[in-house]
Amino acid sequence: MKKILLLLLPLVALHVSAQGLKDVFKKDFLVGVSLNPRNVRNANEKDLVRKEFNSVTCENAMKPGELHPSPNEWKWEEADRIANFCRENGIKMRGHCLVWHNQFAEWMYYDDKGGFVDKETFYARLKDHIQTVMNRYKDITYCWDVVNEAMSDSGENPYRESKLYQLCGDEFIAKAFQFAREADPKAILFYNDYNETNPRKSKNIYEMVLRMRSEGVPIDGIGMQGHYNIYGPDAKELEDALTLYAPLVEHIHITELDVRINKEMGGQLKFSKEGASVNDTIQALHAQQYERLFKSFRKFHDKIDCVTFWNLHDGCSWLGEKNYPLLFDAALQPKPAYYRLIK
Ligand code: 9MR
Repeated sequence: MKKILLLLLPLVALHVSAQGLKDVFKKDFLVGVSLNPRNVRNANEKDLVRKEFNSVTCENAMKPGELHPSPNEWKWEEADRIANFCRENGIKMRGHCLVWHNQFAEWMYYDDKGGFVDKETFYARLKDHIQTVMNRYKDITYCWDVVNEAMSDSGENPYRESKLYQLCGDEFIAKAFQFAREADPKAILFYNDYNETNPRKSKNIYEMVLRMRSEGVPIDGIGMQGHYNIYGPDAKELEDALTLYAPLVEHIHITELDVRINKEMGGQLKFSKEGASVNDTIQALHAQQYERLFKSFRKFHDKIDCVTFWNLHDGCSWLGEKNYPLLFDAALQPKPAYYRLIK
């Protein structure tokens, strides 16, 4: 008997190490990752994606400015490359994103003389954009971030005073969701934002989604980006936000998770790439924060159906390698936080 057990042991070990994050959290939610086109040109990185993840987001390749830089110009190559990798491997995609003030197809705002177009012209362009993109990837995208970051971080106006807002007020949000629903009635449609655990912003997001839904706007879910750090949010801050959003929508996704080691937080583009030096204490805090976050996500597994990491490894993180944000280092080796989650 002992002999048989000894013989079986390596097989058991092999089985355990063959488990990826997607297997460990199988009963709770999908585990996703955002990819750039270089990731799917690299054999080792592709293996890592296949082992660990069962949902993929394009980091940039499906954004309006990348896909549709001028009225009659469509650049599909990079998004197609990532979508084809997913098709070949049976991995579902989160579409990201259809309307954002950043990396937007700026030409949609303007007429020939450089002034704003009227709203009707803008909506006709937006509708064409949204429906063309969604139709192309309908077979592989199970959901879309339809509107990204429309709420402000401070000030009296709950809305971000972007060009979208200047041109349309908050109506562009409703229109975008309607165009998206028409294009693909089966896709789950998300409003996605960062700093969503900040009480002012979470209240504003809550009130906007509540009102829009009561007016029939098809917002199915809230995307909480989750660009966090090792100090926060704490469990209470995160669970307060989850408790607020859970009764409001059918789905919550954590859409852009990373945990940096300095005190900055959020998805704004002004951040320092410095990080801090990684010593044992920082490493332990990093692993502890990931564990704490996943404990809270698990408590809400009925509502959260996907948790996506923003980038595959520290070497390709938008935050820079020194910020130590992800579960894998630049050499694709799992970090202590990975082992903490797997356990
Ligand atoms: O990771 C993306 C980075 O490569 C881009 O330069 C940046 C600016 O457009 O956008 C990053 O992704 C953002 C995401 O699309 C929306 N939420 C905030 C993310 C980080 O800025």
